[in-house]
Amino acid sequence: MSMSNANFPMDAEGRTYHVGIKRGELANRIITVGDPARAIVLSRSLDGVDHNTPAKAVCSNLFSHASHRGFLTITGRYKGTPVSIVAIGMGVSMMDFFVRECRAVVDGPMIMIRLGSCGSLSDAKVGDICVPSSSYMVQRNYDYFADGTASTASAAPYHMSKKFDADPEVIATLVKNMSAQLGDNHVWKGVNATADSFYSSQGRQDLNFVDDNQELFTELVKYEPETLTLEMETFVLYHLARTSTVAPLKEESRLTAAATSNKHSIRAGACMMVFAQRKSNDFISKEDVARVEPIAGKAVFDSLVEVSLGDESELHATEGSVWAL
Ligand code: R1P
Repeated sequence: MSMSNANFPMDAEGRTYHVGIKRGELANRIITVGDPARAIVLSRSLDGVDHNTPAKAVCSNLFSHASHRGFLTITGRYKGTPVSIVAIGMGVSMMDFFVRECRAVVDGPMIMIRLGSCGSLSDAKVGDICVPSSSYMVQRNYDYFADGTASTASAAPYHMSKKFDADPEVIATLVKNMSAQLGDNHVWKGVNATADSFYSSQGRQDLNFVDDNQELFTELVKYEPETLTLEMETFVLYHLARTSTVAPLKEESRLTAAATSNKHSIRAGACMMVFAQRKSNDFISKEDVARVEPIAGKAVFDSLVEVSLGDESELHATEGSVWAL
């Protein structure tokens, strides 16, 4: 694969370096998940799918592309509206690749909603859905673990960032549609904490390493009493949506204005299925995952198509795209 442009590498076909997508393969409305198997489950809700397709395969009437770095993109229509599903794997770097490379190949405003799994620090039980209106980042303070640092009074083993908000209309729409699918008592609102590790920065105890995280849950709740969930991507989605500039940036002359503009081109939201109840130590069953995933997916698709992106003629052209009928 030969790439040009070291600043933002693309191949000769115009495919991005990691997600591997090019113009016309990705819709303005995207649901992003971690697990590729979840992407395939969700794709069964798209228009015109053949329900006899083998369980692990993408239906042949949908566009799909698996990148060499593990991203899976599926594009089709939901109730007539073009949508994409992108599985990204795990962690903040993968979310950064996803948001930036998807933004680069789509004209017009976008909406990105994450449907993930999470740990619950609240009373939300396994199988419930959490919809965070904001997120902060929990990072291991690597310096703290350098020889001699831990004993200094000012050093803390974990750092909590400021919060970044989701798009309020996206969140309200997700809560409404999730409640319609699962019932009010299974849908929770609050604040998410995105961690840079599944283990140490989420308070898991691992005697093979010095983590100094025994007090982390207490610290998180002290820092933000509304903390509901812990996972590994949402903060970066909210952060990049809030720092996105106007779109599309076709002309060089618009770059300066765009960089200082408050008009963001990405509307973001997230919802997470509780897989781990961290207070009771319960973990979700395979049967509950199979029950919740498709209905939560429908609520996300309904939200994706319900939230307005403004003038539809500003969205990426249908002509020449994989969703052209
Ligand atoms: C860890 O098991 C993974 O699951 C959660 C975390 O954020 C992390 O990516 O989300 P996904 O189920 O979307 O991957």
